[in-house]
Amino acid sequence: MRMMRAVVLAAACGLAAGERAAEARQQAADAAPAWKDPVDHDARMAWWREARFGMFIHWGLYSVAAGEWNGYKTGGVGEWLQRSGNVPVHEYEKLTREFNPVKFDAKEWVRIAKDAGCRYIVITSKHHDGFCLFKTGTTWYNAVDATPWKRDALRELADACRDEGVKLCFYYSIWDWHNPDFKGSDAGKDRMPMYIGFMKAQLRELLTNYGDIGVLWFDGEWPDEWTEERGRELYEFCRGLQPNIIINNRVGKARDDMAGISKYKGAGDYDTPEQEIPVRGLPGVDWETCMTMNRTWGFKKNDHDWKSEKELVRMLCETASKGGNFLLNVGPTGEGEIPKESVERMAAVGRWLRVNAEAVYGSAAGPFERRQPWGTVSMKREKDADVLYLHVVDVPGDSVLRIRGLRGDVRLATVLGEEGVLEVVESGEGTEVRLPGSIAGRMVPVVRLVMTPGWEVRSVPVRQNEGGGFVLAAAEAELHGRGLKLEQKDGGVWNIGFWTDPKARAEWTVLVEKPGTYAVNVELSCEDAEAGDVYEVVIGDAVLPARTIKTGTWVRFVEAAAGVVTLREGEVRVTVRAGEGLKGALMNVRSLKLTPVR
Ligand code: FHN
Repeated sequence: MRMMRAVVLAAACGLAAGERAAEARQQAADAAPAWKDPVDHDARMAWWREARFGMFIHWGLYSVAAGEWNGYKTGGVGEWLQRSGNVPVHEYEKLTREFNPVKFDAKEWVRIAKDAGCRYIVITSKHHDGFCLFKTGTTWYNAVDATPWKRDALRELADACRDEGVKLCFYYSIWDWHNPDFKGSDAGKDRMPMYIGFMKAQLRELLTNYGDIGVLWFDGEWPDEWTEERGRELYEFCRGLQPNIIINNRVGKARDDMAGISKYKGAGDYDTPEQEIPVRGLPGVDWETCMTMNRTWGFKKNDHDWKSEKELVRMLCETASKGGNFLLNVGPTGEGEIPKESVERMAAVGRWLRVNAEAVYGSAAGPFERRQPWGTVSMKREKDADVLYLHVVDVPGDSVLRIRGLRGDVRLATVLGEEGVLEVVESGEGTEVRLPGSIAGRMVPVVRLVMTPGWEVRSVPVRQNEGGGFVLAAAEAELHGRGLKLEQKDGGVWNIGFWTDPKARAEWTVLVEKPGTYAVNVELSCEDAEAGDVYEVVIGDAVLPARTIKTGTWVRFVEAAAGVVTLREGEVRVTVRAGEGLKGALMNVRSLKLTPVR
């Protein structure tokens, strides 16, 4: 018994110590320096919130290798070639002899960005490999001293950005595979204080020699040697050099692994979800999704998996509809050219923005809890009216835009870029707008609704269809949880995917007007290797446990029975969630069907 008590006491002490450590961490995170106050924050973020769209550039020695080493294609992203290709540092350094980007033209890069509608550019001043695109007195390992090219890329970009009125921002990796003082480079002993001095000297050069810098985009903060405390100190150091600069959340340790979303309020001015658009946005914080156009940040000659122009426009709209910024990446070649596939896609986004700019720049998150079946909504609050921007990704077959839940007076309805006023009617479920034939063939047309103050959004339950059943579509689900999102696997049909968060759930509300017994079926897909996990369909207070079944691939959907439920009259909440012990990805869901049992 004494032992048991000792164990319990020890555990309690352990718990107390853990709580004390967490408390100390939070106190450190809360002890914000004087000038990190909300007023200062809003003032600095103003241009960034207006900008909404930037171009990310990953360029360096890895661009010369282009995803191949000694004739072998390396896996993963191009800028990690030194690691993914197991290339010894002294071998990788030899790429400096080949770095001679004779086709580099800073003015052309900035023109491409500006033509695309990007208001800022974030370029890798130094990635994890430690190679610097700028002249630095801290190391020979830079484009001016170590290569036949002998030019300072950031100097030329700074001049071009200034001339074109595009904000220049620097990506800077804390992790450095070339500097032996960073323990992460297998130096074997902790010389981090030396490395931090080196890093500060480089940051001083970056924040002194190239004019006003919009954002310091830190990265590579995850090695254990870096801490939140060191991040806060570095944040203050950089703000001391340029008080108006914006710094992302990867300067400290708040980022929740690759998601880029902060686990707690730490150093940094905005969150940085990567390769994903948070399913419900990040209410109350500034955030920016960074996204590749294919699958790699740094150039890989064999990566041809390009996202379509429409998908990129759709992502820009979805990000704006949730109140975030979109940082779209290009990976220039070793010769200094942005790949033509990237240039074409950037130009297409630019053409779209030239017509629909007001739906994105300076916009705020739209008023709807979930995506509308046809697309997303951003908005602006003007002095005597609110303006809703309806991004029509999928034009309804009958050309009637049903805005579920919207109630209120529509003072004016138009299509951006077109003359004419649209017909608007109130419907049982909200507001309907008849789309003009002229939008046929347009990529993501935007409907502009000027709303008289007093409008509102009501939740709209799914009603029974003619057969007395319910079809709960993925596109109308309220999604909760990390990573969970809608995707269009095959053509136009949306499904819920990326269901890896054990706490994630999809929800609908139904209005039962005909009580009775209903069979519950889930239209799901599950790759064979991942099948077998338990999920639950919760309808009111009934819980139906079921197991996912093998359907072969993620794109092959089948209707699987989940059970039978008796429904009384009235509104009922329907939830799909993972059961205990989720291993990998649960399943993809296209719809949930409730069919009356005769
Ligand atoms: O490891 C890097 C990666 O190479 C790339 O730079 C991305 C871009 O956000 N950031 C890190 C992974 O989160």
